[in-house]
Amino acid sequence: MPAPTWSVPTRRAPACPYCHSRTPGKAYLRQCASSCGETATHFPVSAARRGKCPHGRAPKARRVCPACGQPVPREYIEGCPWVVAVVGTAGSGKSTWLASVIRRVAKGHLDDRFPGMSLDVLGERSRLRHERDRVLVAETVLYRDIGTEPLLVSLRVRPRARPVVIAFYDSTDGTAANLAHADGLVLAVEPGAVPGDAGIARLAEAVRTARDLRPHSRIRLPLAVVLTKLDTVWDMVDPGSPLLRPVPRTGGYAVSDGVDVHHETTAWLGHWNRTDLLRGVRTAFHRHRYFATTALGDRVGGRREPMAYRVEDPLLWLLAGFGAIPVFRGVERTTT
Ligand SMILES: Nc1nc2c(ncn2[C@@H]2O[C@H](COP(=O)(O)OP(=O)(O)OP(=O)(O)O)[C@@H](O)[C@H]2O)c(=O)[nH]1
Ligand SMILES: [Mg+2]
Ligand SMILES: [Zn+2]
Ligand SMILES: [Zn+2]
Repeated sequence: MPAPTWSVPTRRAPACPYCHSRTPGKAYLRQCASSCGETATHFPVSAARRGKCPHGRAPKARRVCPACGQPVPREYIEGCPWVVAVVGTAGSGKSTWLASVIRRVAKGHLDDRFPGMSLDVLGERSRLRHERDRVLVAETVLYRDIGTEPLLVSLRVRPRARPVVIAFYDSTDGTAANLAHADGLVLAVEPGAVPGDAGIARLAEAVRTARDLRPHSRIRLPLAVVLTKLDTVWDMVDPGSPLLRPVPRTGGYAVSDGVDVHHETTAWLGHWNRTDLLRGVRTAFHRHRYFATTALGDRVGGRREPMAYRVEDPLLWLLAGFGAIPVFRGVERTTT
């Protein structure tokens, strides 16, 4: 596989998705199955004998964080999870973007580029959250009350490939804990309400504070700036624009297409006098790229099915940086 776009950080013990304490996998607790009745207990993973509980029965599959007592899926603890924090002002389209990406991957919409790619939502809590979010793209219903529940997923790029475990956090300002643990940052901005200098300076300061960085230092955490709701400005897009082009069919991240979209999106932001955002991002974030997407798009032939366009691009860029998918440079083969 070609070298990733940026160096992979040393993986440490996974941070609990709920309280962010780092605990080695072996120190997580296991729980007796309900068949152990009143004697049911918690015991460290390392204390399990041949995978059995102290009563000699098969325990529950999930693990429990010893710091906060929350159940955490086994795949999450064993999978060296990557953390992606999705931030942006209220209503900028964070939850809809996330639900749309998850839906596309889970439904096999990227199969022509990544044959056999599959995605599982991990654990009961993430599944509940996903069920709620799914409605955002399926029915365009606005839920204001999603809370800060992380969405834990396990993504297999190829059948039998080692799964890439990702925790997505989506919140208006990105809580300090999420920013501290993030391996990638997605900033959602919508056409009518792109944040300016102050917005990006606030985000950069929050990241620096959360990660103990010096004031004004350049941040190495990769930032994907995602212009959402592209469908609301379709009419303004020039027919020759890369934003109207079919997406490349490469089984990886296509650099030349990504760079074209990056330049086109920054040009749009420039037209809208958001040069302060561009400058702020360039000054604060060492690795950044701009994307333009729509999660809802035009309805397909009058059907209720929403048409997503380029929603997966920011995720593919991050996955390429994590070394999970190949990077293709040069001219890409595209669909006609
Ligand atoms: N036209 C259009 N509308 C969108 C798109 N994505 C989201 N929206 C709408 O924008 C509104 C806000 O979307 P959300 O995904 O809830 O935004 P959010 O950033 O999660 O908002 P908060 O959770 O309140 O911070 C909803 O009414 C969505 O239906 C899109 O691609 N196109
Ligand atoms: Mg939301
Ligand atoms: Zn915890
Ligand atoms: Zn037991």
